Amino acid sequence: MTLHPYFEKAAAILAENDRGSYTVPTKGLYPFQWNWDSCLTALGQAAIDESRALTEIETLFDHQWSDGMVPHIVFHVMDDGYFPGPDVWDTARILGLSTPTSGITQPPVAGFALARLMERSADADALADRARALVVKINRWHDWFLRARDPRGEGLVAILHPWESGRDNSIDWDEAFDRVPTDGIAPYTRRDTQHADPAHRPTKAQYDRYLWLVERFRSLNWDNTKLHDASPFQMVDPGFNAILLRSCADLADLADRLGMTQIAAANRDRAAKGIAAMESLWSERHGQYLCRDRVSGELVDSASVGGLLAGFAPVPEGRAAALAARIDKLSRGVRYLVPSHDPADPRFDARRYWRGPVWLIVNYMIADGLARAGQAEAARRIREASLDLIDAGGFAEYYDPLDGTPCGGGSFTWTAAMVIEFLREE
Ligand code: 9WN
Repeated sequence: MTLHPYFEKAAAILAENDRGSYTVPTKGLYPFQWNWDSCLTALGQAAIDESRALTEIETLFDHQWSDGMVPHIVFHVMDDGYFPGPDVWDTARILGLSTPTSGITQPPVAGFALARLMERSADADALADRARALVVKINRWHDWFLRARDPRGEGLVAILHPWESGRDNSIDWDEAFDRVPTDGIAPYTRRDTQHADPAHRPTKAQYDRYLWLVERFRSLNWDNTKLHDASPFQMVDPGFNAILLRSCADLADLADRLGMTQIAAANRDRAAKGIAAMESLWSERHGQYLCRDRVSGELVDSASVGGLLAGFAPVPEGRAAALAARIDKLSRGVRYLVPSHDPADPRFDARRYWRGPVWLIVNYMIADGLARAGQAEAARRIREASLDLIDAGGFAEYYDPLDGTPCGGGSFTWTAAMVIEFLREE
């Protein structure tokens, strides 16, 4: 059998960025292990080596905090090419960690990824003990979310830093971010703009606020019983919550198969409560979900891809149909689906990070959710656009949705992993 040339290229990128027990997102720009990158990368790795794929997730969870949080970066090997590095977070000193990590989390896609890996595994019995150990840890992470990020039991969790969303400089955060001060932050030198085009990256005003929040949380010794209420930025992101809820639902199914009935029941309950609560984020006017600013209590008037990613969760079928219609409408304004922001919004910026460009991981999750909800045609169009982007721009970090120009880092790990996934579905 001849392999698709994109499969071979994708496998070569995964190998190039493999550091043995974890994979870096890309050389230079991101030299450490990132949380949701690793979990989605494992899906691509599984097509090549299932055991190695599981190791990717295990390595991440080896660095789970004692309170249950799983950090967004693990600084395995020092590298001063990235800012903010371990000295800025200072978690090793404050918490006595043997390997430094960041102090915030990222979209909890591990439950989904592990369940999918196990469901497809050619030898699930051989991996069952390792999967059981991970189910326990993922369940602890889900528990942590409810305690630390949903203190009033609303069924939805808040992110406290834009980096937690994975959609760092989305237009969704602009208004709330105005409340975050910048005074008193330590002087710093960015490294990202030395690896990637500054016009494609977040602005200095945004970085100042990213750092103010880090310094504030650090001053509270990363104590997650205090961070939520102390943060001037508390955002209920439908995309982030959908990832958590899908992970809860899928972890429940996996736990059942592995005979872990209590964990299964707890996660099934969380998913049901969260899906019901997601209705409060629906905007009839935009035909999609929106963020809620938990500090002001208001919905955020920003039609971003976060509200489409909501379809990754098992939302009601009528909502999935409306999201498919919304994506069809968006497709008339761009050449490549799915833009991270509505091109009809004057704030749309085709090349600046999460304010317009397309990301293959987001496409994958939206398409997966829509396909499950019976929206096969919308899912097919998103898959096709994703592979067309590889034709247009290679295996980039992200792409201009108007002309397919590759942006950010190159030879990008999760882009490669998603190509393997899309080819599998073809
Ligand atoms: C901060 C690694 C990460 C992704 C995020 C993406 C970007 C980091 C940065 O890169 O964020 O976490 O420095 O810009 O926004 O989604 O996980 O690929």
